[in-house]
Amino acid sequence: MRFVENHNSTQCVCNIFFQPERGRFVRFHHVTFWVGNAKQAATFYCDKMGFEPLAYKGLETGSREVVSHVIKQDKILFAFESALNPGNEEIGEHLKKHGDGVKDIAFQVEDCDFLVQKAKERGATIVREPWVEEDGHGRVKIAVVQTYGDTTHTFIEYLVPYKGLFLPGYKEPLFKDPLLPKLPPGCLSFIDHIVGNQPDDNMVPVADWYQKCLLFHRFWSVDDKQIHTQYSALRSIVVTNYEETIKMPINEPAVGKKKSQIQEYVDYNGGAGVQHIALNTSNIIQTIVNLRARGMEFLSAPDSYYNTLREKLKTAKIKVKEDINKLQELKILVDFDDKGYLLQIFTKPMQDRPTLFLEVIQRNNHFVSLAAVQSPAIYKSQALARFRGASAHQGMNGRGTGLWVKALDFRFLCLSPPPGTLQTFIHKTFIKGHFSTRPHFAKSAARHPIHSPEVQPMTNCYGHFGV
Ligand SMILES: [Co+2]
Repeated sequence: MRFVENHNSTQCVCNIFFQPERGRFVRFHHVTFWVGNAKQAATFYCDKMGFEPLAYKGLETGSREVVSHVIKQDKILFAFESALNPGNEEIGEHLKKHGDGVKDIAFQVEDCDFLVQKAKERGATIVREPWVEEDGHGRVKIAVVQTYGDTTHTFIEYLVPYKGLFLPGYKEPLFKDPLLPKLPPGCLSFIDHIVGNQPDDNMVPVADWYQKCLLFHRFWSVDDKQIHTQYSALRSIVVTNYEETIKMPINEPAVGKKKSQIQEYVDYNGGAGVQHIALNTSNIIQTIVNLRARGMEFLSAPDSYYNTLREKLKTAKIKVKEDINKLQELKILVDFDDKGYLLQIFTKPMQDRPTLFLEVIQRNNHFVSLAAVQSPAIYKSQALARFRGASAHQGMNGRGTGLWVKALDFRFLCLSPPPGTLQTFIHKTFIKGHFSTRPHFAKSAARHPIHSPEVQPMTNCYGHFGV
């Protein structure tokens, strides 16, 4: 059986199983923030979150328009930029609308030209075509592509191994703060995921954009459900690159008891934007002890949360190694499935507007994409939970709900298998008859008004699978 990507579809959900013919997204390279005062913002992230100054460009280095302070913690790189002159409309307008926040998420790529060309062919807006920057330390190719809201993605390709501090044009930081080495270390090591909030009904088109233009695929994940259920409802699709080294959950508000936290973000941010950046650590307890000692503020969880957690863990298949009392004291949240667990905590907003915040996360064998495939029990319970929500909302009749479960199962499995297992999956579902492929199933699913990820793939998958 041969699978061919369907270029006619505007929602190429099934390119997930194809390794892109050329080019590669390697990892998150850095995140660029546009802020009113880059010097102070960078200092705040250093003092409170354990970063250290890495590189600088500004008036002293010949950068006359924009100043950039780059800070680093293990593999995490953040660049804070501000305008140096009156009348900088681009940065000015961005600040007026969004306040301080993320402007750009940069990826290290291979074959920048090809990736940009492909994105362009598939309808992406190219902010800046590939160009080469170089200095005495090496040469890099860079391009900029527009994504949701006013956010952009920079593609960075090392044409030769780059030996400089950060990128061409950057110099040593001007100042070494004597306070920083005296503070307890941050212990954060890499960017785990970056979440983009969208206005209502924009989640699916944005997720589709990543699949279509960047050849990302959907990654099934229950990450983040704690905070979201605690505050209000949301819908989320996680998109990721072929190797699953870059994870980008895309959220939109859902109707809940209270105003959705996503809606609040969208209101204060003036539209779509980066909601949070999750930073991975291998020791969250030490990290949070240290970051709290540095004066970082985190969201709190009530004691009742830990009482419920203790009860649930009694019957869980996994054992949380960390002391629950210690987690409770630090207000670290726990999420788990049959295979593993994750520990996470969220900062208060990093600026005055309730927009961007950070997450600290530690994973213990918790990667749901694979677990969902390997563990029918989890997959079934999650699918059923979603099924109940959908049918309650729709009041679908008996026949309809039956179809819906199947549509749901299909979607769930369709999006989850790691590369290489798809043929087995198709054989089991289509050929052995566990799943019906009659067109009206697809139609009834496609008519469903909830713009949820469950609904969309049905119609697309027909063309892709050729059944
Ligand atoms: Co998160």
